[in-house]
Amino acid sequence: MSGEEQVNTDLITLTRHVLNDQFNLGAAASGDLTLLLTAIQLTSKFIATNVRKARLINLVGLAGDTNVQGEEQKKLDVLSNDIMVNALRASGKTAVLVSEELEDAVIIEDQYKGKYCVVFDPLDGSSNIDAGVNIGTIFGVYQVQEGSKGTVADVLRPGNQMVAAGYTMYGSSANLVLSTGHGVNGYTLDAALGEFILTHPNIRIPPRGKIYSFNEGNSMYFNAPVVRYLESIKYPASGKPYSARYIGSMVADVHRTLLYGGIFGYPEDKKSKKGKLRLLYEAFPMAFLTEQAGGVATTGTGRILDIVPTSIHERCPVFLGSKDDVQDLQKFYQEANGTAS
Ligand code: AHM
Ligand code: MG
Repeated sequence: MSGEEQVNTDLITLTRHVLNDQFNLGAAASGDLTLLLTAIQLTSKFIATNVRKARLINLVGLAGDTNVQGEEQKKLDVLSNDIMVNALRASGKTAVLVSEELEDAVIIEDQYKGKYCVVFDPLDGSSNIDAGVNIGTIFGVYQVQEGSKGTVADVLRPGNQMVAAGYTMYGSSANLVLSTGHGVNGYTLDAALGEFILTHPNIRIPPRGKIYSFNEGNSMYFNAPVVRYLESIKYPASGKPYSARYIGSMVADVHRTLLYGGIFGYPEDKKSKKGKLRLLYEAFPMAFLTEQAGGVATTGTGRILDIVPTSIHERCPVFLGSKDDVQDLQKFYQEANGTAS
């Protein structure tokens, strides 16, 4: 068939992949998580469509309001939030929803109530929207605790209790990266089929990378361990210095880190004592994916997934990526805290 395109007639779609997992679990699987993930897929397709045509249908710019973090909301932030809340509620599989854009958790009270809680940032990296740079949706899923009717307490739990986490990156194509606790898989939206196709099976982060990804514009506020670590990779005693890559869109920076390795960091500093990123719907899902891909995710002094949240919008320092790179960073914290072995 030289010169002709080979048509793959046996596509592995995201739905097929998740259904397979369900079959493997046999009677134990109710299919609820599959249906929930189908709803999440739909929201990603819907948001991807709007991101793509935003410039044409006057969706860029500000919505004229501020969100719970006191940040100006973009029109696409608000729209993406509404898309997610509506679709997740309508799935009939959710009990509690937490969104970066909503001050309070949404408790599903009526006949739509299900057994899952979804925490999400509907459109992360929104400062990049108007420039057409990659942005994304981040999500994490908990199951309500036994005996609970579904309250905020069901999401104030460590990330290691999540049953699934992922993100969708909206760029030249939409890429959905998902883990249900058995490794990480990446899917690309085939716009013609309207389906996410498995394109990145079993993503593994290389044990060491060559890239660091920090907002060095904050250097004057950085604490000593971070300053020293960055010096060590920019002025190594031997070998080549690391390359810098920082998009300022967590989904895009983490996506590159998962595929190429290296380290992504948003530290605590003298100005932001707990860093910038939100624990529940930014740090936890990305830490879950990182660990599932064989990497490490830490605050510098402890495993991110072991943190017990005390409020739904709290922040935490984040360092994640290749195992060896993140462990190098941790050594600088251990030295500073006098806990070096
Ligand atoms: P957002 O949720 O308001 O979009 O902010 C989160 C974003 C992340 O995507 C990114 O890693 C970080 O903020 C970039 O922050 P900064 O501009 O301070 O480097
Ligand atoms: Mg965000």
